[in-house]
Amino acid sequence: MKRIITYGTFDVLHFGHINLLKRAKALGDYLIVGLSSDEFNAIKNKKSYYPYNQRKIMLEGCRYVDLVIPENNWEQKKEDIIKYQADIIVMGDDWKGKFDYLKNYCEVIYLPRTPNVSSAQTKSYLTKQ
Ligand code: C2G
Repeated sequence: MKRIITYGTFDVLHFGHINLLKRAKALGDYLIVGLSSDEFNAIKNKKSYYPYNQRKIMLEGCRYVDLVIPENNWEQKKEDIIKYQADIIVMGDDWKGKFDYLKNYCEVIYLPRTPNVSSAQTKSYLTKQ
């Protein structure tokens, strides 16, 4: 049982997110998503449209996701990897290099981001309608 972990805000879920989750799941058998809490989003200078509990429901509705846990800070990844016995951490390549420090605990894989889609782009489009 190969266990994959990934992290993110996943606001206004779109096909770029799904494409990441799909490819992450394809690397193993079980996908854990560390979903940024509303409080952690504030630390990331992100304001999500949907609050944590709604973003969690949407991710749990995704066929590739097996478990959603809260992401409350930058530092928890190492303990999550140990606690959930993750074999691989997967992130989009906008994060390339940022999580290499975790290489002692699991494999670190960065996947190409899906071009031309983002929550911010969707939100700005909708505000112009
Ligand atoms: N992503 C992608 N393609 C896009 C948009 C996002 O592959 N067009 C990926 C990102 O690279 C990330 C994941 O989808 O791996 C979630 O993206 P965000 O919700 O924007 O997450 P982010 O704010 O980058 O938070 O500790 C890590 C952070 O919580 C990551």
